[in-house]
Amino acid sequence: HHHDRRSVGIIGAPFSRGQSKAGVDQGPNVIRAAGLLHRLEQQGCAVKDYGNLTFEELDHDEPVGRVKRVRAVGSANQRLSKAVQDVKKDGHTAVVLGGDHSLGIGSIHGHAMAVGDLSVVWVDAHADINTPLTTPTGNIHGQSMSYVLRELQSKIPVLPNFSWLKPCVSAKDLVYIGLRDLDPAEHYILKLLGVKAFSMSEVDHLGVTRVMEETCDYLSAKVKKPIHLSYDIDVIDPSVTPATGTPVVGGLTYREGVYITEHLCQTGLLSVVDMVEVNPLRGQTEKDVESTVSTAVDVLLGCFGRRREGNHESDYSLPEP
Ligand code: 4U7
Ligand code: MN
Ligand code: MN
Ligand code: MN
Repeated sequence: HHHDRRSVGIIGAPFSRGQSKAGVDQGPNVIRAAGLLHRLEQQGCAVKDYGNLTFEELDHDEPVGRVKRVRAVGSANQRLSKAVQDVKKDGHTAVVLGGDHSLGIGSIHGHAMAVGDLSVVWVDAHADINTPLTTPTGNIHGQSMSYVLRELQSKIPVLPNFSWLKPCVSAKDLVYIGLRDLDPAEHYILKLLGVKAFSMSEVDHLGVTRVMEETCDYLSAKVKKPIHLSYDIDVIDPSVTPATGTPVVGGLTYREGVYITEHLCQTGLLSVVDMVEVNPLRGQTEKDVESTVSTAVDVLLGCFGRRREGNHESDYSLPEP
C-alpha cells in the first residue's frame, strides 16, 4: 500500500501581514532552498511547483476595530483560495508554504470549495481562534479558525476584503494537537463548541501514538473526509525550531512532530497541507534557522510517505554483478 506515485502541487505564499514581525514571508524560499522538491521527488512523488503568489501592497489599511491589516489579509487569502482550488482541480495534494498562519483562512476555504466537506487538523502551540472582538493583539494569524468555522459566524463582524469568504468548517470536524498557549476567550470557545483538542498535557498523558489514533478514529467515525493539515512550526519545541515568530516553551519533540505527519500520511486522506510560521529572521544563529527549516522539510516529507525505517521504490531491484 501507499506506493502509488503521489502528486504534489506546491504553492508559495510569502505573506506576512497577519502578524507584525519581518521575515516570515521568506518561508517559501528557505524551505525550497533546503531541498524540499528534490527530496519529494527522490521519495517517489511527482512534484509541480506553482511558484510564489504575489500580493497587493495597500496604502490604506487602517485597523478595523482591533484587527490589523485586514484588507491586505482579506485580499491575500482570496488569492490563495483560488490557487488552492486550481491545484486541487489539477488533481494534486496541495502544499501551501507560508507565510504566517492567517493563510489558513484562504487555504481551508479554497480546499473546501474544491472538495466539499473536510476535516481540519490544526497542529499548533496556539488555537488561532480569537474573534475580531476577542483578539488581544489584533493579528489575524491568531484568528484564522474563527473566520472559517460555521458555528462562530454570528460572532464575526463584516470586514473589508472578506466578502468572498464563506464559513466552511464544522466544529465537529476540527482537531487541535499541541496546544499550550491559549487566550481565555479561545479556551472558552473550544469548550463552548466542544472542539476536540489534544493539548500538550494530553500529549504527555497519552503519548503521541494514542493522540494520533484518537485523532483519526474521531475524524473517520462517520464518513472519511479529505484532511486539511495546518501545521504551525511553533508546535515543535523552540529548542528545535526557534526561528518562528511566537515561540512557546514546552513543545513537541522533533520525533513527535514528524510522527504526526507519518501517521496522517497512512490515512491516505491528506489533501492539503499548510506549513506556516517559519521565519528565518527570528533565529539567533545560522544553526537555529537551519534546524527550523530542516525540521519543517522533514515534517512535510512525512506527509508524503517518508518513513524513518527507510524507503525504496516499488520496482527496486538489486544490481546483478
Ligand atoms: B500563530 C495570540 F495573543 N493568541 O491572538 C494572538 F497570544 O499562528 C497569539 O499560532 C497568536 O503563531 C499566535 O495574537 C498565532 C496572542
Ligand atoms: Mn507499503
Ligand atoms: Mn498558528
Ligand atoms: Mn502558533
